[in-house]
Amino acid sequence: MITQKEFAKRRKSLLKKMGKDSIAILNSAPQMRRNCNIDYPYRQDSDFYYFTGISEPEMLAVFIPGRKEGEYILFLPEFNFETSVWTGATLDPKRAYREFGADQVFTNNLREQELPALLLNRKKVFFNLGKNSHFENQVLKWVKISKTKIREGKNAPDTFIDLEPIIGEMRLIKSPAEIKIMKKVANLSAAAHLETMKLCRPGIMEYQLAANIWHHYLKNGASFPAFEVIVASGKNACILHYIKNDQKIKNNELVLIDSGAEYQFYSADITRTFPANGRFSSEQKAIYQAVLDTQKKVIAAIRPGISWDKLQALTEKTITKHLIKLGILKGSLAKLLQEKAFFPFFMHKFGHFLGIDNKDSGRYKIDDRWRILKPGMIFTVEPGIYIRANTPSVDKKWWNIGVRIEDNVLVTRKGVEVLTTLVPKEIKAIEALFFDRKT
Ligand SMILES: [Mn+2]
Repeated sequence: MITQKEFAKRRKSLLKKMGKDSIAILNSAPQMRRNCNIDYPYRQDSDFYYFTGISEPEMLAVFIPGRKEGEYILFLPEFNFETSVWTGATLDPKRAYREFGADQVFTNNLREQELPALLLNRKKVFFNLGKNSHFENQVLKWVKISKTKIREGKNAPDTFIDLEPIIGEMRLIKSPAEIKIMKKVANLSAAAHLETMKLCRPGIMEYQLAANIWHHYLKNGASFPAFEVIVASGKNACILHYIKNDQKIKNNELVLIDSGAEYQFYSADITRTFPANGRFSSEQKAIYQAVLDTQKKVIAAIRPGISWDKLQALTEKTITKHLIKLGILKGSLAKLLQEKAFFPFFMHKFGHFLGIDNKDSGRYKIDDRWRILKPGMIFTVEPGIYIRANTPSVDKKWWNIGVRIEDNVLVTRKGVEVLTTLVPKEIKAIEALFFDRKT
């Protein structure tokens, strides 16, 4: 659990970074209609959650450093008898003060009156640029209203600043409490993968394996999968974000499952690829071993002080070496790397930051320099090799093999800790799962 004390600490840190004469406005995620009068399951905006701990919709959080009446202001829905009957009472002012530490609370019907007033005499407005154009228009409208007071000797804001780089830096380094939750969701997700691998057999439908992943997540207290579960058998594994999951899994095919749970707002992201019948063919084994070797080499290179692009380069180099060794690429390593000859087989990055978002916030490059790894960063390491049918000058025996292996890692003071070791990735260990099942 992230404690209220930690949320308060985050707000304090943000207020300090903003500086004087400033105001920040964050809005909750909009509720999305699915069909008829049914909404999609609600998921709070990640930044809003990060600073408030509030998971409910129709909220606005305002931060004003040094304001006498309070630095943390919340706008929330008015009490509505009908809502309280149908879906339960929404957050009330009492709880907003007591449980969530607000200094001042307004109901949403006062937004048009209070927001322009709060903007008065602030110079800089911080908000998430380019995230929600409806909200951006609202902010501009409030600024416009505040400008009507200029002739009364008041001042209105004249500078807009994107919150994303500031929040990104904060969210990038995980606190001990965050690391604890991320270890929990990593284990929970790994266990779901393990149970689902054991369940696989030729003839089963992709969605049946996906259902088992869901079952395991929800049964263990996760809110939902952090993203649509990917269960891709055979040639579908060459589609990076395959989510149809409607095919029958055939004998002699590989199955790629890419999934992670979301637990207390934090997510995992694991990929495993395994043979449907428990035995890798020699071609499948060769590709798998190449990806596994690459993944292990990259993980071994992770430590504080190394820069992000070094890991990408190491991934590309190792994959290229393997593709040469397998006869899939021909030519000198240096030339092939320069031409990015690996690209038809490995077209994504080696990994991404992980946290409240699957692609967590935080910049990969600052000014002109790639990110230097620091303790407390959590990210994925997920090389892959995908060989689509009819890839020019590639022997038919390799066609439709798609392999990705993805783990979640934490940068520690000494090096790296893999958070998703509960689910096997060595060929022998995977095959043993199936062997054990039959005996
Ligand atoms: Mn990923």
